[in-house]
Amino acid sequence: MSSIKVLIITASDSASSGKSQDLSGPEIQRILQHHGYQDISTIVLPDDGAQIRQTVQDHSGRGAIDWIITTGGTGFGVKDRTPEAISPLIERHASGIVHLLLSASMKHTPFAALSRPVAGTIKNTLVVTLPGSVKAVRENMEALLSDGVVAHAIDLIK
Ligand code: MTE
Ligand code: CU1
Repeated sequence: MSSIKVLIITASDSASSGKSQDLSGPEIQRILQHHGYQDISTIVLPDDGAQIRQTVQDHSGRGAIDWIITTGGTGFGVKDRTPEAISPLIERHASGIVHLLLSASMKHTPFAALSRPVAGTIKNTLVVTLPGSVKAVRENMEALLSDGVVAHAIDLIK
């Protein structure tokens, strides 16, 4: 895991303006570190589709970030724009990962149906979008990491 580069993007108007503290980005970081990931960077953006898209584009590709994880902006609120921002960049959609996230999440709450995750690859980068709450982040990261699903995915695209 030490050679895998991860970027965590928090999409939140309130966290980016300083009105609230970003708790979900640091929670993802903590979980990753617990699983042996060491090369982790973080960025907090507003719920702004153009900025999210540009940031993902800037960090994807060979030699760039191996795994981009976003948190927030996947829900039904009119300002939730993360999937729309990222979807056009995805070259190969990973509907299996979306299925994994939703099926694991639905065991915790039917409201998981209101998250609209996208996942896939942009060149050699895996991109996965998670919901915004700390609880949802924990449940989704558990699904991605517990059986080595993402580690195997990154092996295949590196
Ligand atoms: N997924 C899991 N695993 N656990 C949760 O508690 N909450 C849901 C959903 N997905 C939830 C979840 C709820 S209530 C909503 S409104 C959306 O995620 C919010 O997604 P967002 O924060 O990305 O907008
Ligand atoms: Cu909700």
